[in-house]
Amino acid sequence: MLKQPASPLKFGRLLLTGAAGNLGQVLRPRLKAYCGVLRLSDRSDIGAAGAGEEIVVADLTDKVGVHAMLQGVDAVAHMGGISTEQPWDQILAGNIVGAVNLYEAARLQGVKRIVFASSNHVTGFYRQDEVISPNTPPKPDGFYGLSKAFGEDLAQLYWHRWGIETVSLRIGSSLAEPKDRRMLATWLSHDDLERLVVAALTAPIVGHSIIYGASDNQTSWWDNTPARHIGYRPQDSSDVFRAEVEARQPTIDRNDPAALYQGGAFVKVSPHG
Ligand code: NAI
Ligand code: 15L
Repeated sequence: MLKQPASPLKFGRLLLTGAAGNLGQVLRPRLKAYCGVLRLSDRSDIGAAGAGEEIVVADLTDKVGVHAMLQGVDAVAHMGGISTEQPWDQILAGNIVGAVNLYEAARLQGVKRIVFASSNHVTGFYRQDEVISPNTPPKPDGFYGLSKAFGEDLAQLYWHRWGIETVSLRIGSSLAEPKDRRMLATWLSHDDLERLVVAALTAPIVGHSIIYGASDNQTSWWDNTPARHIGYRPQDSSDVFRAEVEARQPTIDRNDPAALYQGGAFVKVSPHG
């Protein structure tokens, strides 16, 4: 958790979806500093509400439940949904139907800012020797990446038609530490995740903006120059883990698509079982 909040700006009520998940659990204690009430939602158990918290258990596919979830909310950090490659039916429910329900509810409830957890897998089929930017066209590496590309287009539509602003975060790999060589490029520390989400929530004008979510790693495939207006400045780096990671994984199989493409192993995971 940052010693001092990255921004003093406070929301009345902030909604965090996917609150039971990995990043939801990381963000739960951190986002409290930026709002009067933090509303937490997931379809799984989130535990009891603490001070300044509200719990709304709902499935994103339940339109009525999602509308209730958005009631009285000033802004949303949308982390909920399917987070890995899975059979299409699951992706369709959580990431397509769920995203449409969320944006429709935001429109009807007058919510004006959403931070959408997209993914680097929107562009997973670019090679690891290419540097791309948020303006580079999508090359999804599976149904999961495709669903995140849909989420970004949905955000674009709701900006143009209904004035709802979104920052789509193409998150790399947000874990406590990078696990392998690929993550030396894709790693996003939890402190930088907080900086990124808060910058995306509080930047004055964003329309629909797309930004990659990575720390200040020496190896990088992503040039966030077109998203500088968001004001995200990473302060951590995977380099402190480099020696340890390279010792653990001393060689790379150059014929392995996972080593060739930015999406890593996602490019070869079958959603068909
Ligand atoms: P996670 O899988 O740990 O958490 C997702 C949460 O969403 C879970 O608690 C799950 O119960 C909930 N959920 C799934 N389907 C739902 C539905 N139909 N209705 C209500 N809740 C539902 O994922 P994680 O790691 O916390 O990621 C959060 C978000 O960030 C996801 O959208 C993921 O795609 C995205 N992301 C995460 C990255 C990472 O490094 N952790 C990298 C890139 C993107
Ligand atoms: C993602 O989109 C996943 O949600 C996460 O579990 C990681 O695997 C990450 O991408 C990654 O690319 O490392």
